[in-house]
Amino acid sequence: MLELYHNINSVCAQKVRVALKEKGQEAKEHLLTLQGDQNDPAYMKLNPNGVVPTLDHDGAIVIDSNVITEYIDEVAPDHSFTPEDAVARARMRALMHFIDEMPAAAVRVPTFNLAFLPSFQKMGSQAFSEMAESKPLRREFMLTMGQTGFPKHEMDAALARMRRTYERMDAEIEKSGGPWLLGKTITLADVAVMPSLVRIHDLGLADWQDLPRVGTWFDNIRAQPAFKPTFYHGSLLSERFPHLREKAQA
Ligand SMILES: N[C@@H](CCC(=O)N[C@@H](CS)C(=O)NCC(=O)O)C(=O)O
Repeated sequence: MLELYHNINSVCAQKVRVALKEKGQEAKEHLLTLQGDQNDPAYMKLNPNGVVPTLDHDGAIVIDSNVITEYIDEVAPDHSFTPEDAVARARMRALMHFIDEMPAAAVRVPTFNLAFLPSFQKMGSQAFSEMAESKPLRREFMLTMGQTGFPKHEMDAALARMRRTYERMDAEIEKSGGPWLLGKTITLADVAVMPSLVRIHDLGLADWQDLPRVGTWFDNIRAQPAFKPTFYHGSLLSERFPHLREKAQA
C-alpha cells in the first residue's frame, strides 16, 4: 500500500500527486498542516528534513519529491514518464536537477513574501525565531526572510531566476520539437517543473507571455487528466488566502 504525507498547497507534493493520479495509483493521504507537525519527532523519523512530501510504500520510506516521482514511475511502470533511451533519461534527470536548483528554490521567495508572511508577522519574535531554528532544511531561509520579508533585491533575483527557467524551457521545447520538454512524450521533467509555474501564475507573476512555446506547454499540462483532481479546490494559494485573489491570473 502507498501512503503519502503531504499538504495540499505544497508545490513539492503537487508533483507527486500528479504522478500518482496520472498512473492511476491510489495512496492513503496523511495531510500535514505544516504549522509545526512537520517537525514532530514521529514525522521526523520518516523525513529527517522535516518537509513534505514523504511516501511510505509498505513500510519503505521514500523522501524528496523528484526521487518519489522516479520511484513511483519504477514501481508502477504502466504509462511511463521515463524515456527508455539512456541518453534521453540522462537529459531528463539533468533537467530535474536544474528545476530543483532554479524554479523550485526561487518560487519560495515570492510564495513566502506574498502568501505566508502576514501570518509570521502576527507571531512574537521569540516564537518566530524558535520556529525558524526548529527547521532542519529551511532554518537560514526563514531567518533571512525574518518577520519583515525578503527585501526587494531578493524578490527581483527570485523572479529573474524564474524568468531564466521559462527561457530554458523554451529552448528545450524548441530543441526537442515539443510539445513537452523532451519531445513528444511527457516526462518526469515536465511533472517536476509544473507546480512552480502553477504557483507563480497563481501569485499573478507569470512572465512568459513573449514565449508562446511555454504558454502552450502550460495550457497542455493543465489539460492533462491528472491536473484537475490534483488541484482540487483549496490547492491554489489564491483559494486559501483572500488577499491573493485579485492578483491571480485567469
Ligand atoms: N527537496 C524537497 C523539498 C521539500 C519542501 O521544501 N517541502 C516544503 C513544502 S513545498 C515543506 O514541507 N516545508 C515545510 C517547512 O519548511 O517547514 C522535495 O522536493 O521534496
